[in-house]
Amino acid sequence: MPGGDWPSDEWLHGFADGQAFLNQLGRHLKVELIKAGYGSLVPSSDERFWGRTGFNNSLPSDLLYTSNWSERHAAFVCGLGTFGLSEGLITSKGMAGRFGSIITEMYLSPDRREYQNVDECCTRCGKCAKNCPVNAISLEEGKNHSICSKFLGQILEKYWPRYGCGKCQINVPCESKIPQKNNENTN
Ligand code: B12
Ligand code: SF4
Ligand code: SF4
Repeated sequence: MPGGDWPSDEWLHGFADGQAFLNQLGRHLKVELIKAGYGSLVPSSDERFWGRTGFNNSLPSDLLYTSNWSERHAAFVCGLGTFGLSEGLITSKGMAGRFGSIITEMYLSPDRREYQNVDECCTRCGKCAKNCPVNAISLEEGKNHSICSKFLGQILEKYWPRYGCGKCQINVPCESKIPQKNNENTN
């Protein structure tokens, strides 16, 4: 496999340490909101949260890759973006980022959601599918979690304790912005 198919140091750290930062930020915001008198919780850090990423699991395949709190759906509902072919959420800052969420009793004025459909920011240019080192994505079938997860398992072995891939989220028209429909194959 060509070296370029493996993750860069930046991506490995962005994934693992970036998530640690998000968790810490969530905890901090929760404490401050509660101190200010607003009941709050961070679903992904709550004791009732669970997620399955397919590793070491003997469950049926449709139950292997899921969680009981979807950051992407939370972000979609909050108006941050819509789903792409690679299944990542495309926001005005693009797809190459991570999400965190917090539920609070503090009243915040709603702003306007700028889209109608679940997938309207994706042009279906297919660049994410071309980038995937293990062909886990196709225009016909979308994304195959099992193939993706297996590759992530190999990366975990090689780069333990860090892992991550994300080639479907970089060097794509939706990497850092909502792509233009009439300019599909350029960054
Ligand atoms: C399990 C998991 C995986 C599994 C795959 C399972 C999966 N469902 O995607 C594996 C290990 C393979 C994986 C890989 C990666 N993941 Co991951 N993963 C998760 C995790 C922990 C749970 C996802 C989940 O199952 N949610 C529950 C299900 C119901 O919701 P969902 O998957 O979010 O939603 C999908 C389905 O509902 C589907 N769908 C089917 N029918 C319909 C119908 C309608 C109407 C709608 C709206 C949707 C829909 O569309 C949604 C989008 O895929 C989340 C964190 C979280 N708690 O949300 C991160 C998360 C999804 N992962 C993320 C990332 C970045 C990655 C990687 C790039 C890893 C990396 N950093 O290198 C890769 C590749 C991502 C890719 N191409 O999708 C980010 C996505 C950021 C983004 N911009 O979207 C998340 C949100 C983590 C985070 N905190 O930011 N991941
Ligand atoms: S690379 Fe193209 S097809 Fe893939 S999610 Fe982004 S806009 Fe959609
Ligand atoms: S994270 Fe890597 S293996 Fe998984 S779909 Fe994206 S490019 Fe393919």
